[in-house]
Amino acid sequence: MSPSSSFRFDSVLSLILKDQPLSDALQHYGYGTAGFRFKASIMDGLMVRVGLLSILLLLETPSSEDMGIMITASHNDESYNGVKLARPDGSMLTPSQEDFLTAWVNENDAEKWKRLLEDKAENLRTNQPCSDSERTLHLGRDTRVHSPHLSLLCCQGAQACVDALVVNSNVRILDHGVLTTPMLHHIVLHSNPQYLPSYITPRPSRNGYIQTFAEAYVYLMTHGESAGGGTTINALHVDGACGVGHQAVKELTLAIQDLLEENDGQSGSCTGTVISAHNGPGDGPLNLDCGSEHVQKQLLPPIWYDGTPTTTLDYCCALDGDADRIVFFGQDAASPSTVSKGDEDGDVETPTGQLTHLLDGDKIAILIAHVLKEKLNDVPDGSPTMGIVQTAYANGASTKYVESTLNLPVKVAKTGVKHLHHAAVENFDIGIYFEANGHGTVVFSKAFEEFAIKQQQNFNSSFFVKLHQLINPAVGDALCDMLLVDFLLKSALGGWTLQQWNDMYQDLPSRMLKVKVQDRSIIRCNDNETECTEPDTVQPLLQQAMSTVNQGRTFIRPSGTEDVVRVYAEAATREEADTLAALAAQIVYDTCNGVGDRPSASSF
Ligand code: G16
Repeated sequence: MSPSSSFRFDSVLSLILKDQPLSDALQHYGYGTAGFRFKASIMDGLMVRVGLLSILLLLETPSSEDMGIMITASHNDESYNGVKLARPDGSMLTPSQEDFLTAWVNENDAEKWKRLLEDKAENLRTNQPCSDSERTLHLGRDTRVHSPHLSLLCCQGAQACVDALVVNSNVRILDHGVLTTPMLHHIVLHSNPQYLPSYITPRPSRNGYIQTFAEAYVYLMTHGESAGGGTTINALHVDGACGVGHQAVKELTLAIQDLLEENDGQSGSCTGTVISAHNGPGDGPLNLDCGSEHVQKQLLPPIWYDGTPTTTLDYCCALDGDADRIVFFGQDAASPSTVSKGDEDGDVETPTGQLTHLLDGDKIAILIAHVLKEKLNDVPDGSPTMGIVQTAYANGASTKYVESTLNLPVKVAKTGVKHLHHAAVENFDIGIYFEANGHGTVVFSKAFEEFAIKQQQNFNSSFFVKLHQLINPAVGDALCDMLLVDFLLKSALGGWTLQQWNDMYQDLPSRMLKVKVQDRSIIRCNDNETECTEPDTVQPLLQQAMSTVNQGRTFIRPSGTEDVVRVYAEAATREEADTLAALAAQIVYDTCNGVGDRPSASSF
């Protein structure tokens, strides 16, 4: 090791151990369901290390491939932030990469760090894996107040690592500024076009994202069976959760309008759906009483911070804070029912109305499968295989409908889209995966790509190619899912309402609760999280509780994004589901050292 190299390593070590040390407010920074996620105030040191280690991961990829870092805490409140990493194919880190990252962000031994950097430098000198090829680390961030600062720290760590390893101009750090999480994944995937099918043009930029999906949507809307056929076009009201998705919806809407105007006169009278974006950054507090997490978990419409609608809204959707989840809903007129919101001046009564329908991730997956099944029935040759991936949170009625009515296979994966994504890729040519919370997409195999091309070439049908172009294959994407659902309802199904969609099957009443405990890491679950294995007193008590209600099913698991234990319960009636949820919450509180008030049935 030359003295100059040692000197460079010293400057990296000084940055991570002295200038930006890890906060001692936390003993261990764990990698959760979707990356690192903590109170933003304790993340400075973590971000520098994540930036640095991302460069090491980037240099370990086998050939010239890009990676991405997204700074967001998604559905959490504004006081949180987080960091998610995107791999070359647009998906998330492998388990061994997560382990590597977790071990090293928590490491404070200067000697160990020095050895890691020396080994890496030596390896680069010997193997020169990137001598003639450029690799880029793409950064994106959401609209949280602390995101620019944390992004800067991440860039500093990454740059310090590049400088120390002398990998000079072959590694680029590209800060794209404000993006939705799926935009960052799109940019990473499109920067590695070897992972794209031949019929998707690589467009690795924010504008490329907007154009890709706007064009596919407009094509499908103007070439479908019902295109221009007098379909009733209801306005779609989008709740942007006061986050980063709001502006993206506006850009997408403008791009769609421009394309429709260009198409005018060529493709009939389709004018597209009027998409109206509400709840942008600053309109109200991020994710508070708005957004998909609120609508799905509280079973309430959002507060429309830019003016409370006093009329019935029959076609709405809500995004989460980084626009990777979506649920659809209808709401009746604001009624006397109110949500109490405290502010500095005291309580404010905000009219909210009631949900008329909630179409969650289960329902979105089934809508997609329903249309695709019909389309595949019509094709002359053998079809690609299709199946659905769900988690334990999927409503029992949805699983039954997929298996018994759609006759499609269901796989149950652990919570976290990273788990669902892999199960979908590994098991099906058309893998439809959705969590009930609205996080999901469709992934397609090579066999599907060949099938789609053949349909286009031999049978003059572009449906499957265009459908693939409308879907973000990298990650669950609220904006693509929004356009996809709109196309399916308005065009592919000839003008379905939310009521018709909802009537496909009746969900079992369900309830989700959160319980605070002293240390949620004492709780362990089986592989698909349907049973609690530790503490061993929990599961027998849950079984006992389930036996007291009709069609009862409950499970508990520690959240990987919040400091809570999540409780899910469903049963034949609303009352029984609520009773079972309360019983399960009490079991968690009693057996796992609950903190605060003991949950009771009157909590909701
Ligand atoms: C993340 C994950 C989702 C998961 C959610 C909640 O979503 O990407 O797959 O369902 O967290 O996870 P947990 O129940 O462990 O808290 P997001 O949108 O918050 O990034």
